[in-house]
Amino acid sequence: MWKGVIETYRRYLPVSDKTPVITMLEGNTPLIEAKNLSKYLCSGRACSALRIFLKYEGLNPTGSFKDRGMTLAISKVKEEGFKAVICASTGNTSASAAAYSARAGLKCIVLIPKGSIALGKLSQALIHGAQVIAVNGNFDQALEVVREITQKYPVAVVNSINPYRIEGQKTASFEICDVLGKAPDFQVMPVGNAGNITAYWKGYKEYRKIGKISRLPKMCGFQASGSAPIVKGHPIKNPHTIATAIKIGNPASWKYAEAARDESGGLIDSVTDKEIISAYKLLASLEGVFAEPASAASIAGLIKLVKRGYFVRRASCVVRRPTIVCILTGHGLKDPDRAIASVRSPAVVEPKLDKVMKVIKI
Ligand code: AN7
Repeated sequence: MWKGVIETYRRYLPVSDKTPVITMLEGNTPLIEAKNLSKYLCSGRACSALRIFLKYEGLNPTGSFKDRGMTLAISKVKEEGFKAVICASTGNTSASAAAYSARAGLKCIVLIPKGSIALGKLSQALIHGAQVIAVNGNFDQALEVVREITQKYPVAVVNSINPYRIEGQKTASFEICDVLGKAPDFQVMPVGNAGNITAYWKGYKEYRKIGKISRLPKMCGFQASGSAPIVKGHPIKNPHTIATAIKIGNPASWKYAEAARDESGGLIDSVTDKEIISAYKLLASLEGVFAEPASAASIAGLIKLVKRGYFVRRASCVVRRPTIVCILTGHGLKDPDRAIASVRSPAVVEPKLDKVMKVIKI
């Protein structure tokens, strides 16, 4: 039986017998082969041999990858004796912090950028009993306030500036390697505050050090073009994108993300909102996998790189059929408004056979 990421990967994590494990059996998310997407993207191109996998992190207990880091962060908060935690969030961190805090009996305070978080995420933070404070500003400003508060008051920060968050999140790379029996050749993922790319890269490097894998993947991160500080090379004061999860102008783990990019020989690039929405719909319609817009930045990035011939050029010549893992960080149901706004509304008809059949047209 699956026991959650702490028990499964205990020997690679900073826990002891004294750590009270707060878990909802997160992790063990499926690595789904995307054969339809691969066929769609590669027909007529030289890349017909790509193997594309989706790491569906939306299937974690609160619907995002944040649970991997939160189980460890909250367990360590309990071990260290704090009574309250705080975070700034574009939504998913707050949902996860609220849920794990509820389970641990901790007070949870979350600062969110007013008007910029998806409905599902807000509902989670509220129902789990967090104190939710909307700030008249963006995520970066909210995180600044959180940093100040934790310097002055006995409240533990559970943003990814808390190193236990990164430690917990690195278990996703372990899972990918355990399933594939090796590291992928490429990993494609969204980048917001840059904690996740930092965590994955740390995980892969640790697995190589202990001989579980022999080669490392190239890390390909994607930011939304209106919120792409790493791509542009400077902080963005007023970031914008429909992918609210990654609407971040000054990522806390900026330097680590650049290190992951450079050490792996990968890249960090951007995709437009239009490309994100089109990838979001393509993924849902071709693979039956519903991921939130920020996660679809992975797929938009994948498409951009396939079109550029990147994978074929960059795969080392010993690799016949490069393996690519795209990280789908959050569930599509987190942001139902965006889904509804992206497709045609349902037809409205009288409840009569002929009226319904007129619309069905078979
Ligand atoms: C679905 O919840 O920053 O680069 O406060 O929710 O590790 O920040 C969320 C980030 C990608 C980016 N996909 O990850 C928050 C928050 C989804 C996300 C990211 C987030 P990082």
